[in-house]
Amino acid sequence: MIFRDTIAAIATPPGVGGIGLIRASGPEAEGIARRLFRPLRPLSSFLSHHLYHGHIVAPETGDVLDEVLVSFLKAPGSFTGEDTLEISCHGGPLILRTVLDEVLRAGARPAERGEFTKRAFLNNRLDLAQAEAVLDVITAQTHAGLSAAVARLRGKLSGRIEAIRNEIIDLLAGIEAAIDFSEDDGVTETPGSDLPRIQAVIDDLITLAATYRQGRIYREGIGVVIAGRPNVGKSSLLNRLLGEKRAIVTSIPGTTRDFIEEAIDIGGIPVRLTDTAGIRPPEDAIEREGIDLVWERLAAADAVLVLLDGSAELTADDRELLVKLHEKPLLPAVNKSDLPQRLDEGSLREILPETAPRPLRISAKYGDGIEALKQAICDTALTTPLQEMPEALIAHLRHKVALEKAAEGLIRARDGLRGGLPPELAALEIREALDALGEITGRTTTEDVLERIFANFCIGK
Ligand SMILES: Nc1nc2c(ncn2[C@@H]2O[C@H](COP(=O)(O)OP(=O)(O)OP(=O)(O)O)[C@@H](O)[C@H]2O)c(=O)[nH]1
Ligand SMILES: [Mg+2]
Repeated sequence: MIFRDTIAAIATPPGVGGIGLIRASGPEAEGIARRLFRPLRPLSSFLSHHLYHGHIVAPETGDVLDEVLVSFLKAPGSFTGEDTLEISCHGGPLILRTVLDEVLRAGARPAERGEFTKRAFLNNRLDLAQAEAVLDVITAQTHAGLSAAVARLRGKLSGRIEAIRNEIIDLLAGIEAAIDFSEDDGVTETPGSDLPRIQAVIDDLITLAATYRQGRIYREGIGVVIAGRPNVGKSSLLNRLLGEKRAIVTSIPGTTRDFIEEAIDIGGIPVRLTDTAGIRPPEDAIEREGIDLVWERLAAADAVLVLLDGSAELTADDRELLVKLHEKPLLPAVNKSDLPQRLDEGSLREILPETAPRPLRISAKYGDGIEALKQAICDTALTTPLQEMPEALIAHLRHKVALEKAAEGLIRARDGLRGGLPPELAALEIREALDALGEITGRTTTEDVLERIFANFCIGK
């Protein structure tokens, strides 16, 4: 696709930095460079993929705006697939804004969010799943999330989708050939031999769709709320897991009033940990507000780490809290393992839901059992250990929906063929499955889907 306009934006984040990058893409890129750039050494023409040292000069006044390095990337050998100009300025907000204004005056218009990547997609430099992976790489919060995103950017997911598409195209060709044959012959023959192949593709689609839970967790992380009655050691545990003194710890019950949220990396998963006010009948209005907030946070939590005090017997407040949390994925932990133990584990197990893992003994104060607790948080979030993660991991709901739609189309075709549905009708279902898969890589995508995807990007990417 050839765009007539040239887009430009600051590609580096706002604020002060060593270097700030301005990027322009489109047919005017070279013209803009000629108008604004004064090389230190005479230059007859810009060679593609070379770096030039010089100044940006305002053409109207002749004022030198900044000393820069400039590179020009000739189409199609750039990220967008278009002629691209990159100007490395000094990294101050004012200088970048001033140079960008000159670039715009010299023939570009401001780029929209994600527009460089959108052009890369429309110019077939990337497919849509890869374009989405660009954002996943930028926003990755842990190494594991990053490596899954990089794999998608390198086309691991797209390759898998294309392989499945090719298999479906093959199946479709077989069925359509059978239709032609039956028309010539006057008999309707069901291509029964294709059924196991259709089933294999359905299985493949379902397996891939099932990676969504894991993929999403690596991309977005999970929210874990630490809850329990006052003084059991919730804030001590938050501090211990963070490795710093973030929350106030005292021996006075009711110390934490507001909730405290911090993100940490546990085994590659971005975990948002929330320390909350101890739950009990509130003693004043502030505590009441704090406890109301806890219930809000608990409702939204992916998992609840229920903390109990091992040096005391289970109290009515402990029991009430556990009963109220029955529906939530629970991770019970018994704190203060360094003190003489009074909590009876048998009675605790009786009130825990059957699905809850065995309570872990920890000491938030001294660190005992913390590694096992971290492992348990990972286990609650993941069903597959990190080492066994498949290379193609889907992380977007859009992909999951498309895979399921494709599987449903094939299931209808399979059942139809089994039940004597005319092959031409089965072929229609299979075509729908193909279209659904095409939505993932962007072979069949509408403008509003594109708009929604690229609206999540930043300007300059
Ligand atoms: N011996 C021992 N004391 C602990 C342990 N964890 C916490 N404590 C002590 O228990 C008291 C309460 O700890 P906090 O972390 O403030 O408890 P909390 O659950 O946040 O309490 P609230 O904010 O009041 O709900 C403090 O005196 C801590 O030093 C532990 O593992 N062993
Ligand atoms: Mg506290």
